[in-house]
Amino acid sequence: MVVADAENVVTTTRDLEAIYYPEDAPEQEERYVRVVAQFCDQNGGHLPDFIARSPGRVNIIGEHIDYSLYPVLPMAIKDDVLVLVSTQADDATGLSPPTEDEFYVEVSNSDGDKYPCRRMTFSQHEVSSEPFAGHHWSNYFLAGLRGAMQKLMQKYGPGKSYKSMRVLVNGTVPAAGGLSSSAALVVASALAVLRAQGEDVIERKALTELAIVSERAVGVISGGMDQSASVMSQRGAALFVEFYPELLARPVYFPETKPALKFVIAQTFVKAEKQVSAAFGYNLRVVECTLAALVMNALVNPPGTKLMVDASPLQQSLRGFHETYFGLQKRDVAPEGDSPDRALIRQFQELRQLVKDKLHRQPYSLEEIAQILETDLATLKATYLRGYPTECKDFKLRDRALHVWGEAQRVVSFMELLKNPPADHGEPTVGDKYNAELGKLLLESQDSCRDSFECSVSQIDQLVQLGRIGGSYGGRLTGAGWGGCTIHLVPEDKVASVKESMMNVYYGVGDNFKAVLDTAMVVTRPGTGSTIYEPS
Ligand code: NG1
Ligand code: MG
Repeated sequence: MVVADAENVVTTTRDLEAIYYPEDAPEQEERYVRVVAQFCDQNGGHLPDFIARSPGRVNIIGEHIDYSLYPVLPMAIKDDVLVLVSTQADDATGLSPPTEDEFYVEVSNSDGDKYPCRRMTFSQHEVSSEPFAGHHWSNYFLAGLRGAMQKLMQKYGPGKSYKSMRVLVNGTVPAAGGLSSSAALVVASALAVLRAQGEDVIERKALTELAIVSERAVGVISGGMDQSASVMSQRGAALFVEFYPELLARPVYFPETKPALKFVIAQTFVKAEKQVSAAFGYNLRVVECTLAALVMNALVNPPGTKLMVDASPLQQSLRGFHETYFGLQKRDVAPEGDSPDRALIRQFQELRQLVKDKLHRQPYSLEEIAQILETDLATLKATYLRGYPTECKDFKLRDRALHVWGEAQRVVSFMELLKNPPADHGEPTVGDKYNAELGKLLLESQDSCRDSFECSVSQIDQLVQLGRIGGSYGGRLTGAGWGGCTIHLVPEDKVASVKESMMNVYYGVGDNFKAVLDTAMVVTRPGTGSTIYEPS
């Protein structure tokens, strides 16, 4: 039993009420009983040694800015991934015991029809970092396993021997639904492997960092928002996550307003499978943001600050340009009488103006970018476009930078509002006005995602619109976009009418969504981050 401080290390518990809200615990208990029984069935009666769990997340505000190193505000949801593990290798389990050179892993999914079982053999001495060839659901497990094993092998050197594992995965986060089932699975897998191989004290920050790097092997150059939210969230609180100068997360509480504010998540049911269809979209955006930073730097900062081949992640980011630009000018971050938030907002406004002055509207070609960066096409491609679809010709640097700095500014404004709740909580008109300001920032975020970042789809706008008609303060896409999920800020007394409005027009027409209606619209609350559960 780990008894260290719950904020910094992953806690171990035998109490489901320590993980889920008390109202949800009975339903979860049934689920845990069911999957443990399935595990026993598949493993000659052996109970799992433990269950590693990690949740999906919803992002409240701060979209597509984590990989530009700007802070974001997600929160964990109740839906999660469970990874049940036994290290008993014997005739009953059917798992081969490890040898001096190898150990074995068998990973199955409780939805075996959809997600087939996979057996794998690993060297005791090294694990591959090769990107995965082809697509298999278990690549996400494998990504977490590799990250965990690499960490262990680094820590213990050649002396340690690793156990074989039998693993059962059970997830309730809808796949490709914008709620980060991927990060939940990678994190829960990494956590499961670390624990199974004997790590008793697992630091949350280290687990997050490991999961961020691991998930990239699946083919998406992810930022770090999802893994941070999955690992570090605390029940009842959203999570403010900073990536620079280092990964730092802290809980953020919403003020109690009257009317009370609820988060409604509504699915578009448009699948956003990034690693299959939209990898192009997501990874291309990461590249565009990087190139925008480099081009801005070349055009604006004095000679000698051109950043090429060996530029650090910060230097290659819009955040890096931001720091360099104001640093070079040696301007005060907070002029007298100005709060740091206000000063930052002014900087973002200035940066956006600078983009409008310096970057043209039409897309940039690689040739033009190479010319601005004073390099050749081959070097540019080799340095920044490895693994990207080479057919991509247009890079919309101006629009992408405008989105990133606008969105980063909205996060500051949102946090500023949270820090300054309305004085009179009891007064509905005050609460309404305040909540509406939060909602307005969500709506602006959605406009920018659609128009400048081009990561939305019409179904998202439709749901946002229907939410507004039903009485929401505002809504937006959440996660990468191109389908997936929407989030809406709704006064408690309007939740029913928001759902009704969406139902009448979006979900209720025809039979399209009949089978999935119970997951279409969900009122959610901030959930608990990664946990280890020990069945008693
Ligand atoms: P999704 O596709 O919702 O998991 C992705 C990235 C995030 C962040 C958002 C956009 C991964 C694992 N996650 O989220 O880091 O960049 O898009 O804000 O790629
Ligand atoms: Mg994902």
